[in-house]
Amino acid sequence: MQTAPIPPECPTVRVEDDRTGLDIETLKRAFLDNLFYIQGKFPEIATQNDYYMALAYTVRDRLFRRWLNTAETYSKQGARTVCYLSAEFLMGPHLGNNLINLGIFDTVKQAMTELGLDLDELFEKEEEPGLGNGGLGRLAACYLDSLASLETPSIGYGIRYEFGIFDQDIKDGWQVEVTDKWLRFGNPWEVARPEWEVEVKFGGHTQAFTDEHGNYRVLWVPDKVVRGVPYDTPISGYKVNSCNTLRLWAAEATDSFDFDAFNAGDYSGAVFKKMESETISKVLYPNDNMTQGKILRLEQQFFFVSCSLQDMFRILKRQNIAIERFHEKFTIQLNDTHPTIAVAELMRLLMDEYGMEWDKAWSIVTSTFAYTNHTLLPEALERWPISLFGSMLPRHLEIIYEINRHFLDDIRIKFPDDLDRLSRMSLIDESGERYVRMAHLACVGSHAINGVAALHTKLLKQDVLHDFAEMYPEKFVNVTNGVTPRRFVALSNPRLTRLITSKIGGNWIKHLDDLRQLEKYVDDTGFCSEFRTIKHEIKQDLSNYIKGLYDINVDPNSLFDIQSKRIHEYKRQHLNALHIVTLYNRIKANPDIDITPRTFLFGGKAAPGYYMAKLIIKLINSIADVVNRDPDVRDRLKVLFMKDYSVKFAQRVYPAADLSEQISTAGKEASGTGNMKFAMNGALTIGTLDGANVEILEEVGAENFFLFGLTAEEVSQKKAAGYNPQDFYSTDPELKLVIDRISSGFFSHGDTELFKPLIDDLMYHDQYLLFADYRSYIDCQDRVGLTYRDQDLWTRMTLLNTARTGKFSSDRSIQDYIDNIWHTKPVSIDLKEYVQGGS
Ligand code: NBG
Repeated sequence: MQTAPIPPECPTVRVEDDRTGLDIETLKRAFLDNLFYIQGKFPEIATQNDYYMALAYTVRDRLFRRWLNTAETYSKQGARTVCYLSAEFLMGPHLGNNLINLGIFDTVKQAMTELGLDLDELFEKEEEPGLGNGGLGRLAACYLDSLASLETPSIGYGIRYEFGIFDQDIKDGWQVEVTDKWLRFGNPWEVARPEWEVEVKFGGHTQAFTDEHGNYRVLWVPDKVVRGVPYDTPISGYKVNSCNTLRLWAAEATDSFDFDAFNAGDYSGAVFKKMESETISKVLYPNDNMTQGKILRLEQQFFFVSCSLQDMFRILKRQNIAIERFHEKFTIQLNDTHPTIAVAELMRLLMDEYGMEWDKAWSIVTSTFAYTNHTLLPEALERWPISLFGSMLPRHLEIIYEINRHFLDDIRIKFPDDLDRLSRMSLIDESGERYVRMAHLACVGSHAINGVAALHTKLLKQDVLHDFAEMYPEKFVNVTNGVTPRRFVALSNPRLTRLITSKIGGNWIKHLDDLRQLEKYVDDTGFCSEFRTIKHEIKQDLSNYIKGLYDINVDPNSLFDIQSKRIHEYKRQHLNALHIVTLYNRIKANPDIDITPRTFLFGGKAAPGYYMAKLIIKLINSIADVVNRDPDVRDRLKVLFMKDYSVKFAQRVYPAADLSEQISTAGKEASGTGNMKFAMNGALTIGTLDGANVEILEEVGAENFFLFGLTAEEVSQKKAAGYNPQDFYSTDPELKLVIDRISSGFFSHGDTELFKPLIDDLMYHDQYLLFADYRSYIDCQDRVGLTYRDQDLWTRMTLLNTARTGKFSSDRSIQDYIDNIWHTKPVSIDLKEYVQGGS
């Protein structure tokens, strides 16, 4: 929709003062103004939620000024733009983060105090948008923060799920899923932009025809059309004026009522059609590292991809940039294979909508896309049955066949007479039922392919994408993941932030490598004791919080041993459980044994359909019930499964950890990002040589890291040699005792059936090699326990962890993407006092 230009002599809109001022008096006035005129409340009857909303709008006004200035500047300059396509953005609460990025955290806290309000209580009111499952979605959110902080023009494109990741309750030790209604009280951070809606087609058939120039063309006649409406959220950068956009698409019916059906008296039929269209953006699929192969999921993927690409064409047009320069204006990052249908959709748009010929279109497509792979797990690699794919996206299937034809010819030229290779690499899996292989499409359609940690990229090249690495060695790069220190240190750990800043100044929040300057304090006993005191205070806070929620006493002097992440067999929360039972058995055998008191904390959700993961949660809770109640334990061990893990909760947990459990089977965790957040906040890692653990160890030094377990290579060798878990069960009496105790029903009120599936799986398959790593893990945990008793040594190690985690800032990751893949330039934004009405 074109807006009417406003004549230059018209008055400009004044947006200063109450909507922009950052001083305390202005903030208070603006807050009350929003309370009256947006919430429609006066203080006496306002709820905490009203106060939260009023503050959110106050902060939003300040963002809007930066947002408009940014949009205007980008638009005038036609700046090259990163489009980050992701099915998930796990943003976490916005308010606190925006206060940090705007540099007004302390002022606003003071303003609220002066109004008799507690900022922390207002934070609690914010419903976080849980539009992601775990690491992949949270990574996308960290990257948006860094893109804005590095003043890089960018748009995050995704889906505005009405229901995000489910809320987790625990009943009788089992996970129970509850619908997440994050939009219930309204979302002050988003703005609907119905004027930029687009239409997305599904199903139907194609028709070939010859156009007036005699060219072969194809017309797609769909049998369903859905509207995509964008909702925009401003993404502030840290202490810069740049404010980028997260644009999430909501699905709506093309017409609220189908009037034909309505006139025929079929009211419910008409409404049903509307409901069906809106289903597309209803709910996030709650699987992490697992595909379910559902039609609706493919609809979601195509829906947001098509909306986003059409939006890019709209932007090109508005900025008067020729279609042929699409790849100069936009660089598109595919966050895993979820948005990979974009390769075919961009081909379709260029050819069918803009009349471009194949070779030209293909060259634009492959110059535009880059693909990030996030997993080596076979069950997470997406493939769609041809029949399903073809009936939903008939034109795209034709295009994919054509891409494949060209691609197979290229393989034949490079590797003549290698039929096996052709069938391994083909975009179509023809070994049984036929499938489209999305990772192959992503590799062929992109100019860059990256893994998310050095080991992961190496294994991709060696294994899952080996043929592609031989075919296109120049496409492969590594970009090790990172996390934003704004949210995960400055916001969530204000005490540590103050201490660090008092010593080395505040630059580290932007240049995390500056933390190295802390190294010179490792022998400074005063500093170390402050460092230790802070950790203790934070642990005390978490203990109080736990007491409030669960009525359990946990001792802040005990070692806080934390594993929080999605529940998955490869992440081996059950190996951690075996350790707890080991310690418990030792105490039962010798009640006076001298062991280091520990608090074991777990957090994380299991996919609702993942039975083993749910059984692991039940096991942990069952062990907790017994251990926490046994008088012999005398409070030396405490076990707690913290329900409903979320970004908000994670921010409480990372700063309080002494020990970070990163114990996946080597070769399975692509990177991990929680590992980085723990280490930055001064937790020591117990971990395998997996994912980014390898690089964390390299940075912090082996002497400051508790390493155990088989390497990825040893894991493959063991499996190849015919791994038998019983060899370990029968030769390690401590392991045997642990397994026998669980099997005997000791933790399940005598029920020997309850944990049988889990135990049998370990005894007869043990795909993730828990038994093989058990001894090494337990011995390593013993070293952890002993080291913790030497508090000076422990503090020194934790300080060195914090000081040496600069590499794991998402700013470094984004800079790597910019230098090696995107080649964008920063655009700095001047803040104008006035924004011109219209543009
Ligand atoms: C996950 C990996 C993690 C990694 C994140 C972000 C998927 C498919 N992969 O190890 O399991 O840290 O991606 O890269 O969710």
